[in-house]
Amino acid sequence: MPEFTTIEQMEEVTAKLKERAVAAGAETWEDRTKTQTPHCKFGEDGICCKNCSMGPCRISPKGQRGICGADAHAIAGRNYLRSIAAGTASHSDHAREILHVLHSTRRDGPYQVRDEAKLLRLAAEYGVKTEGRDIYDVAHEVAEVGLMEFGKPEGYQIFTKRAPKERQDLWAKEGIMPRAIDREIATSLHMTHMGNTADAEALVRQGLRTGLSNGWGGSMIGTEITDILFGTPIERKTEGNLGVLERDMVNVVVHGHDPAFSEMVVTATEVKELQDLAKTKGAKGINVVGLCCTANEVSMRHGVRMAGNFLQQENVILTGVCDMMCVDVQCIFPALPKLADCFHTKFVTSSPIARIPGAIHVEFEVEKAFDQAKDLVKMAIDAYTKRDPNKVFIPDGKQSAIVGYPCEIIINKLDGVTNSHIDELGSYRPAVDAIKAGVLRGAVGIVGCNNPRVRPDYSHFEIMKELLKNDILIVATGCAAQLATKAGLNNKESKWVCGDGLRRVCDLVDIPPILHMGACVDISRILLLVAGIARDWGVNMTQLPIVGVAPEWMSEKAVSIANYVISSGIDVYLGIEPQVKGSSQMMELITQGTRKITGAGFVINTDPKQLVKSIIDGIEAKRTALGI
Ligand code: SF4
Ligand code: MSK
Repeated sequence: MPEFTTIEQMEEVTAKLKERAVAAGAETWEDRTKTQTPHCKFGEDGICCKNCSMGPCRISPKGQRGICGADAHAIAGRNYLRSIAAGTASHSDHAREILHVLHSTRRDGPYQVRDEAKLLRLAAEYGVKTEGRDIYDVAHEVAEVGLMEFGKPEGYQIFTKRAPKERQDLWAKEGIMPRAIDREIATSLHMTHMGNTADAEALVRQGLRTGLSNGWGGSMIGTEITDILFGTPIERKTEGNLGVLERDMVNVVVHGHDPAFSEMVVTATEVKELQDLAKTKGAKGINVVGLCCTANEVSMRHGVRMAGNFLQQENVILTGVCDMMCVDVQCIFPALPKLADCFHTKFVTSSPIARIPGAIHVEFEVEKAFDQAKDLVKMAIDAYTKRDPNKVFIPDGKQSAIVGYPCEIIINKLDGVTNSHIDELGSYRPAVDAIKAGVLRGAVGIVGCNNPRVRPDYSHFEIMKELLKNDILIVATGCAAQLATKAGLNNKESKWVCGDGLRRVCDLVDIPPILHMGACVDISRILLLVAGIARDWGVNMTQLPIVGVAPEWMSEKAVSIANYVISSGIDVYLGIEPQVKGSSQMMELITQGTRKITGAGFVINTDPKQLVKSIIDGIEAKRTALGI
């Protein structure tokens, strides 16, 4: 039996690092959580509005309406839609940046096309001519078509055509087919401006459409273009948890989401001249590791090891061996520069989207990126010489993992078992057959962050173990996938935690029971996986015994993701309540109302044991409805 790293062991490490923080006079999220709790009830329930300067207004027994007359349902609905718009903007703007990088590619340039086959497939889908053309001309035109997806005046997201016909018809019928991404975001902000929509259902419907412009738009574009630029991931061995930091090496940590710059940083750490420079300073070499979704991106493409997930970002600096943390966008604590100041750590921001006081700002420029990255690595080497040995504490724990399971690899693995590769797209039939036969009961996508509202990572761990025991295959992205890595759940040995059926499938297909599919933007891969399974089964996406779970979500991106998953007909199980509780209408709409529109909705339970039971019950109910 493999030894998992338990939540208790992780907590012990965090407690030891916390002692280091106290000794260094540094504050961490634990301290700030104490000063922020109990949380403001109005904010928690979503019934505080500050959308105009007559307010802020809040709904209470004394005042059932804001000054303009907006009630709890209007206010909670508007706040909810604004979260979806912000989440959609974040994922999609990340995709837009990547498209600009694709537009800058050239054969002798800093960025090149790595997956030509994928580019040509996308060109065909986008209606871009390829015959007799230079691959870089094709890349530039593909980038231009992709960029138009953000602002085109007419028409819908091109990738919605990848969804089953039944979904496309439903989205058109329900008026939630997503138009240009920026348009959906702007419409959401416009609808929620003072004096506009006060009808909760209309706000929820726009939330579904805006979410769809992310899932079958921005996020999917981000994933495709990242694969074209940096290569479609393949199975790779890696390791995870704080033990990947090295005492005798220069440690460079990349953190955030957009891999454009971190790819250059990773490449720069491999330059012999810089490796030699590190050695002249007494280090054995340069060790690059990742945090959050940037870690997922570079891990799947280079095997870069993962230092941890969201709530581990401060712990990495507290080890006293983080010589440089280089961040791009999203999920970066503004607390980090101050914490870095308590150590020798250089903290570097690289994007105008995430400027943080106290950081060294080196703004990423495509043409200069490699030189910028090399300069940063030199700065990290210099910082290494300034480490304070008294502040060094690297926890031992790390686990091995296998990452890199985009749809292409999953299909190839299945094909290896049955030779069922029927067309260019491949087939999920072996997986369908295993589910029909009951060897697998179903599949669950576990995604999202960790969150101080609950015991961090505990829900992920408990839910994952219980699902595996019940023969339910897991695909994971984001910080959930990193918890699986830290805990030792996504390697091939961890099949011993599985039920007999899932263990047999893992053996036969030669996969771990948790398939790491990437960053949070890569939940678009999960959409395509579920759409592909529905196609090969000949049923609708809503009918499949497949659900999404976000046990510890925290970001606005998660609210957007949940809305495109629900719009795609897949139920979403949440362990953290959305901030709409102050409106009975909103609670009804997100748990039941959307079922009448898309066939799916939220199931919310803050108790992980009850949540996992409801997931299993939900999967079994879908099986019964299918007659299997
Ligand atoms: Fe108050 Fe209405 Fe202004 Fe919101 S929009 S702050 S509820 S007056
Ligand atoms: S990084 S959005 S904390 S998954 Fe994608 Fe993790 Fe959530 Fe950020």
